[in-house]
Amino acid sequence: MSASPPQHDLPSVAGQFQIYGDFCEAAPYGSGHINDTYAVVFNQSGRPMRYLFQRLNARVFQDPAGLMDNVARVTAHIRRQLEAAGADPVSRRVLTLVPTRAGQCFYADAEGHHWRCYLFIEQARSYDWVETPRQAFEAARAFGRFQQQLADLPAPRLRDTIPNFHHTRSRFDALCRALARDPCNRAAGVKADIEFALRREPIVDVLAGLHARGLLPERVTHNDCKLNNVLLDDATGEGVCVIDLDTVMPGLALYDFGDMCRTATCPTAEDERDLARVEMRLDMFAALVNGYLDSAGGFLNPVEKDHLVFCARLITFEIGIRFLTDHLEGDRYFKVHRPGHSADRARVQFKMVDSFERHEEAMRKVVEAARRAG
Ligand code: ADP
Ligand code: GN1
Ligand code: MG
Repeated sequence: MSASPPQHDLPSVAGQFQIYGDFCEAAPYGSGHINDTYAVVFNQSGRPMRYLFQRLNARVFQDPAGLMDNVARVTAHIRRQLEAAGADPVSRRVLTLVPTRAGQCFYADAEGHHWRCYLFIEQARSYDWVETPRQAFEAARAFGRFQQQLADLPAPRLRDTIPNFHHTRSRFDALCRALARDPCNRAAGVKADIEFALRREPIVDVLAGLHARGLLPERVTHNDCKLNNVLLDDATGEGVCVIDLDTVMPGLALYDFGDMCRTATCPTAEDERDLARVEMRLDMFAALVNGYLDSAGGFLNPVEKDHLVFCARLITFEIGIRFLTDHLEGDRYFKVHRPGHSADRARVQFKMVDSFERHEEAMRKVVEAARRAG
């Protein structure tokens, strides 16, 4: 949680939304790499009430109105399901958009930036790294449930909010282009990381190839299943709500599971500098497999289940090359808080890839055992 003051005029932005009471304060919130997020407190007849405001990153999301239409459809669909199932309280189990005074789901400010507001989900939090297998299990079960809830989302197809988001070949090509241009003269400083990445080109087409052959189905997926995009209940530890819905769009279920493995099996933060500490944890992987199969096992096909080990390596590699590319390009995409920040992040991803490679056999046995038990 950052203590720096808000950069934006939150009282004015908040005044655009259907929130009653008196504006008290706003503070930057969370550790996301993309949007600007604020916790905003209103006094409502003597009681403080928090709201979560976000300014969408305009460089990353080129069609913010389309993105917000996706988010509105997805949250309304899940809400209807939860209401039908008698879930209590529904507003902790799905994000709730607060409408603007004009009845829209977002507000475009004078500079053209898009803002949205969610009810703040209290007594729950996200984790930048996982401490216990129970947390990994609950998070994976919540993400699997999220995919399952969206399996019957009515047409039309959701918009691709970032085209080719998980097209690993495109990401690899982007790295090669950045390397060829080397616009900031940073390639020499990350030589070993570049070599690591280039040697792994043979894996980049595996999932896309299976999809092209009709073996992996397109589903509605989250596409950013890092562990801090799910809120766990403070009291029960249950995965209560999946958040950060900007990249919910058609995709492969394995991209989601791979991202859970990338973040939950790593014992450190994503930007750890002591690489000796970065090693995948098999007990966390087992918890993820069991949690995910608990909610998603009923709809995943055998080819998807056969690739639960491989996808961890592929997605971690993909995100590693995105960090490395952004470092070479001068930090244009991911927020950075120190020089070389995204290079450090890339190195952690590559160390995790290396660890997944070395533990492949043990991971395979974990999946086999979970499938036999299920
Ligand atoms: P980013 O796209 O920048 O990662 P997120 O949507 O993930 O932004 O939000 C950043 C952080 O804010 C999350 O990790 C989470 O801790 C917190 N957060 C987001 N939405 C809510 C909410 N509705 N209630 C409580 N906390 C939230
Ligand atoms: C970004 O938005 P956030 O911080 O949850 C990124 C993901 C990366 C992740 C790496 C829209 O996620 O794709 O995997 O950082 N989101 C977008 O931590 O690019
Ligand atoms: Mg996030």
